[in-house]
Amino acid sequence: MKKRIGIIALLLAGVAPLSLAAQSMAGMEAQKKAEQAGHQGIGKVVAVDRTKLSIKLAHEAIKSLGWPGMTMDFRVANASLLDGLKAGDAVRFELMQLNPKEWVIVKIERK
Ligand SMILES: [Cu+2]
Repeated sequence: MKKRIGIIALLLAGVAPLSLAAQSMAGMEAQKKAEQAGHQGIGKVVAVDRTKLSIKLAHEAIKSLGWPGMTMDFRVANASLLDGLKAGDAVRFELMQLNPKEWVIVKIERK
């Protein structure tokens, strides 16, 4: 019995570093994918909601996504992205997809 546990422990010890390595490789792949999936847009600020970390933009067509121009709300990756932005500002921004239904602004600056 004791011997068996020893063997299992040995097996686990051998497997764990491998799965950790696989995990970080997956993480790197995901990061790479996210970087590649950044989409650039331009538009105008309609409204800023700091409490919701959200910004309403009237954006022009985003060809890389096949989106037409429209007015919509976006979440921003962090509050500081909204610093100095107000309704009426012309902006350029970069989007990333969080999940199939949600996009987040990771960069935004006045034009
Ligand atoms: Cu849109």
